[in-house]
Amino acid sequence: MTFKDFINYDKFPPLWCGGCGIIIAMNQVAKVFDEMNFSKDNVSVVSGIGCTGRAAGYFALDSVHTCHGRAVAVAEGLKRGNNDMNVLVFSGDGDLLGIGLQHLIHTARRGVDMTVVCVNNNIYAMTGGQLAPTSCKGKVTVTSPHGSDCEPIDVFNLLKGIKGVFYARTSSAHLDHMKEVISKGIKHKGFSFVEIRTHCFTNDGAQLGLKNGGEVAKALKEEYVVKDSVGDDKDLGVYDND
Ligand SMILES: Cc1ncc(C[n+]2csc(CCOP(=O)(O)OP(=O)(O)O)c2C)c(N)n1
Ligand SMILES: [Mg+2]
Repeated sequence: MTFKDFINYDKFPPLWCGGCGIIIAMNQVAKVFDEMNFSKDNVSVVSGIGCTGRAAGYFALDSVHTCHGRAVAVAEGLKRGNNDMNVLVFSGDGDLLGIGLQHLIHTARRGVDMTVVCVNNNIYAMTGGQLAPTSCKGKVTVTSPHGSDCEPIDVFNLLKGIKGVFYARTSSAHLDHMKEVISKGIKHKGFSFVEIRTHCFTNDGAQLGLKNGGEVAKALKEEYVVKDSVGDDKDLGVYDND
């Protein structure tokens, strides 16, 4: 098998814009599945709703495309009913950290052995670029024309307080780092969360001055620094609260 066997090319071309960080992240996940010698029978992907949430249908394995915000809850049920199954959630910031936040916190608290991959573009991309709970203070979007007046949710610090949780932050421009931390997350015994920072050049590009995937990658390389552990919000690295 190769990583391509985990991707459903029958459905290509995919719905994502060319050069979008979501498909880059999906590819890295498929590469990790291959490196870990997973078969189509022992790994399953669960997604919620959104551009990122559409990934479930593009993995060539048994996957679940759930309702908005419910991916982690469905994934926990899947894991509890099939203990030998490797369960990976692949969804967006709005889905996991907005409408679905309660599931995330409680599944993490229960220490369920699964991995959540969150593609964080700081907005609701699929619906046209509205303000998300991850959008930074001052952010101008279609629903915050005068700029957001509140701080974003800080998922790292929320999860950091939960015993046994593995957290990693990476970016869609740091390919080797992304693969490395996804692999570490899956190998972690217990709950793991991998946050992949990116930007949506289609819905947010005008605000950020980014026109395509190449410009997004360049911006992310300038914005983020790979470190051993996560300290600052612009650090890419790992935090293991074992
Ligand atoms: C219950 C419910 N509320 C709202 C929506 C509309 N909706 C669809 S996708 C989405 C936001 C998704 O944002 P995110 O998870 O960040 O995904 P992205 O598109 O940015 O990858 C919203 C609010 C919905 N489908 N269902
Ligand atoms: Mg989003």
